[in-house]
Amino acid sequence: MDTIVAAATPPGVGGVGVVRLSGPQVEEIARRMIGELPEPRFATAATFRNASGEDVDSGLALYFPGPASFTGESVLELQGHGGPVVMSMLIDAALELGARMAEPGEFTKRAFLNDKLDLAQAEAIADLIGSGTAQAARAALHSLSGAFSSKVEALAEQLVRLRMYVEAAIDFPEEEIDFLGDEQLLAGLKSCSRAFEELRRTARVGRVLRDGYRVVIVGKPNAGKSSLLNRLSGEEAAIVTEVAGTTRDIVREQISIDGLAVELIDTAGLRDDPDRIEEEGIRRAREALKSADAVLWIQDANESPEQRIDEKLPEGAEIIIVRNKIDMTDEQAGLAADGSGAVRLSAKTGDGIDALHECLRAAAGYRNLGEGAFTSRKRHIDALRRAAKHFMTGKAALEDMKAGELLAEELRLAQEALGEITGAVSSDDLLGRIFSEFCIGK
Ligand SMILES: Nc1nc2c(ncn2[C@@H]2O[C@H](COP(=O)(O)OP(=O)(O)OP(=O)(O)O)[C@@H](O)[C@H]2O)c(=O)[nH]1
Ligand SMILES: [Mg+2]
Repeated sequence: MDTIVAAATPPGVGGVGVVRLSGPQVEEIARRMIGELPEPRFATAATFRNASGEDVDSGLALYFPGPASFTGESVLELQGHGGPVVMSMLIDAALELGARMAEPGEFTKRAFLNDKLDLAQAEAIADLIGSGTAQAARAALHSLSGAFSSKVEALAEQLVRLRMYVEAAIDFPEEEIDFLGDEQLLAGLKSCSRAFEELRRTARVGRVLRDGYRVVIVGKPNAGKSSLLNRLSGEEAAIVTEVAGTTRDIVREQISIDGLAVELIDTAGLRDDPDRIEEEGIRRAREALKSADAVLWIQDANESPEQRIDEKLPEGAEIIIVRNKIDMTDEQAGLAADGSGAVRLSAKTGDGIDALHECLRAAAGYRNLGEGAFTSRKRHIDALRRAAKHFMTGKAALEDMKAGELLAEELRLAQEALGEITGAVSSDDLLGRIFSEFCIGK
């Protein structure tokens, strides 16, 4: 293992600039740059010198002997003056003395490789640094403390116990196995099912906290899509006219509903006989739909309700039906009482917008967030989905064919998929992808 160095503070000018080193040569480099090894975990005032013994800067040195450090290796932090030239001279000095420039995320990667944190926690560091709202930051901190990882591990543990139980039963074939009459097994399956459901639900909310909630507004021309975008964002962002087919380009607006970051996307009206420009607009609308978390399906309240949406929607996307223009129909604003789940509102007057806010919060799972929220990523959601699928396949194999061997194998695969989240199972390729997203010095 070589010794790495990088600026830990962002580029630019600041009162203090921190250069961080990690690796086996830290002690030797510290002695050369500072003249002595600083007392562990104490702030030591020092002059920092380069390889030729010239003064470069002065400041505080902090020394953390491994393994009790962030990376698990010996770490030295030099807090110098925060100017770009001084910082690069400090880094050059470390390079001359045998360190090499760190790659993006390499400090955190070493922490992961030395078991200081698992993969989900390492990702939470990047999420915390990059969080766009206070809620997201709190949730990321919670993930960093291991809240998400421990839930994943608890579920993996349940799967292992179940698998051991099934395998033990298979290993004694002289006894007739009655899997379906086995209360303990059935109870175990049920409790895993519930745990999967709960974890997937909270992970979905965690992803929304991290990435925001993407809401695509679709409907027939003139239904009032652009008017609704403008109403929700409080800006005249999209052009509104009485001409059907006004919007052709995608119009995006970022809004916040009680701290829930929502990206609103207004699209061209969907219709069968568009002109050439509209046709391209509709193609873009369909493209936008592919990544929607929720779809606002706008209908003109003057017209009879449309029964189904003829578009292909992503798996799990929520559809919220909006009956717009109730100022012209005298209908009651808010959630329709007819069980259709439609929200009645007027983009023109603003009546019923509160109810729509509430529907969006509910659809995003953003109600009663409480203290338990943590951030998660698409990678985690995908792994959870695969794990749940293996589990369900195994459960079905048992219930339909009494195939205990198949259940055991699917449980093993489910456990493996869960292991990808925390990094219990990981490939170099996966690690490369995750840590390359970090900035240098993290
Ligand atoms: N009375 C009333 N008129 C509305 C309301 N919402 C929109 N309109 C009107 O309906 C017409 C179409 O509105 P837009 O917002 O442009 O509709 P759109 O769905 O974006 O239309 P395209 O971009 O052409 O697909 C405009 O004349 C709006 O003023 C509403 O709540 N009440
Ligand atoms: Mg429009």
